[in-house]
Amino acid sequence: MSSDNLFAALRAAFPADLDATAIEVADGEAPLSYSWRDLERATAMLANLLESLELPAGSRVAVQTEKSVEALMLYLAVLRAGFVYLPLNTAYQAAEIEYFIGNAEPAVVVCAPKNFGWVSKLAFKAGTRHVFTLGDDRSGSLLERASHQGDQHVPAVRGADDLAAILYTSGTTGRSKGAMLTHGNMLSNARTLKAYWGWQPGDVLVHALPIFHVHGLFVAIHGALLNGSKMIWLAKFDPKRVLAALPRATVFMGVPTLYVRLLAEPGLTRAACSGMRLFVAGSAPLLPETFNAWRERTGQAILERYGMSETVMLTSNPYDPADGERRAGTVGFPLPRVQLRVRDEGRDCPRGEIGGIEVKGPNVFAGYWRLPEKTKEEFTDDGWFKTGDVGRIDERGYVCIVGRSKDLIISGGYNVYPAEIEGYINDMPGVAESAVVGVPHPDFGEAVVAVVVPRAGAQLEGAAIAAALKAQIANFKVPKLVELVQELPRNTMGKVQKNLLRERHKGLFATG
Ligand code: MCA
Ligand code: AMP
Repeated sequence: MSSDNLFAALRAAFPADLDATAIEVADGEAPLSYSWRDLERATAMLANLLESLELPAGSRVAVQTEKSVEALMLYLAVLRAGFVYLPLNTAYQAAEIEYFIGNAEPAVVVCAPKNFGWVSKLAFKAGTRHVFTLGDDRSGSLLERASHQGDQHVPAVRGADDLAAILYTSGTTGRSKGAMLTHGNMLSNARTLKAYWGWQPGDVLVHALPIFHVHGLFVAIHGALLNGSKMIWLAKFDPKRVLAALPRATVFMGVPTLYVRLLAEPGLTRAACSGMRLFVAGSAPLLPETFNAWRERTGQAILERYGMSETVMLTSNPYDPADGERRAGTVGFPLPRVQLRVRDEGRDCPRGEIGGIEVKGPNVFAGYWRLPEKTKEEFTDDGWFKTGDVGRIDERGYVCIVGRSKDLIISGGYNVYPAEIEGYINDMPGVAESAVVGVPHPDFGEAVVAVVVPRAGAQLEGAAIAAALKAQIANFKVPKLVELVQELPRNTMGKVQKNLLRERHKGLFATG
């Protein structure tokens, strides 16, 4: 029977020589490498373990572990066995994890050994039957249990419309929603990018991103695997180690913060990058000054692209010069098979005019997990997905993102939803109300800032509010500054004027 299982397609691209190196770990004390055969065998054993649990079809496998090659193998094994992968940011704390597990009801949860106590308690409470551990040093019950399994496994037959992964994101409003991505969404996008970015024999990818979001998990990993390409693997981004790896590599992908930090390294030179074919940036706006500084230092133009958890990749600056130059401040053209339009008040905007970005294509997700009404709201009647991004198409057809209609801050490539942080602050004793905004930051692109109004007579301190938040939520969401004020600026409708707060604080982290 024919199958659209994403793993099977990736597996089919493994090189003939299975003993060649697939992954070289470049940040451990001792060099460590994994062959294609290791990937094949370990994913088979893990898939057999999952199958031995006799899980219902469509079961979710939620994973919060440190980045490791074994964690990647687990992702591939979940695809291979035909279950649904649910990656979770390692920075999430108990309240965040409780929400995701409660909402997704995973049959299996895999966590770091040090978190087993609290994670298993939350998981068992939510009805999860199996909780395994996986450490970044190959420790834990998952690999121990898998070691007793056979190393042969036939990938489960899955159709293009079958679910492969759920990624939690807040969409345009409200609480975090699970974006359901199918095998077909991801495979079609991976194939499009393979062709558009000219993946070729001999390519080697430096992988330095986290593997719980679209950029590191899908764009980078699917790209390398679908090309049978070796990865040089860094569990944590370290600019010096990336630079040391570049002479053995051809492709690098990063959020803008990674490029800013690499630019701060004197070792970033034309010579260091001379073997590199492609630098890709995305997940947040790449400032033209970063694009220009990079070109000056390395002689190479970063290729900026744009995507979302709900859609994987949507647009890309051209790879092939015959298709045009890479233009700073733009995210390029809609990818082949992706349709994109800019709309305002129910009509298509002429070139140059600003409106909401809407998209269609085989890459667009299957909807929000158990939220058919919300899903409907985020699509137009004629089937276009409303991205919540605001932009225009310039005279040459390049898409430019000029803002967001969704209240979202992107800090160092991570999304922060102001309403969530405001909720935590407003629940604190002595707080009357608060407003959270993003302001320019030289390292993170945007930084989270909270403006808080105390209740009459309450004695509050900004630093204490930040410390209390740090104990509750992922550290990257914690405001870099908490300002106390007597009142928030409001318009005549009573709505908080966040633009005024952003304006007031825009120079807060300015350098020079
Ligand atoms: C770390 N910190 C941050 C961030 N990261 N603060 C704000 N924003 C951040 N992104 C703070 C921590 O809270 C901590 O502060 C201090 O920095 C050190 O933490 P550490 O973990 O050591 O930081 P780091 O290793 O320097 O991390 C910075 C980073 C990381 C490497 C830029 O944030 C990162 O890997 N970002 C990539 C995110 C990503 O992959 N996004 C793709 C999403 P304290 O000590 O005070 O607690 S996919 C997507 O958006 C779409 C679909 C797309 O188009 O790709
Ligand atoms: P996520 O919810 O993590 O999927 O984040 C998706 C959002 O990231 C998009 O809706 C955009 O707002 C933003 N984004 C991704 N790539 C870019 C880019 N190259 N430039 C500007 N914004 C981007």
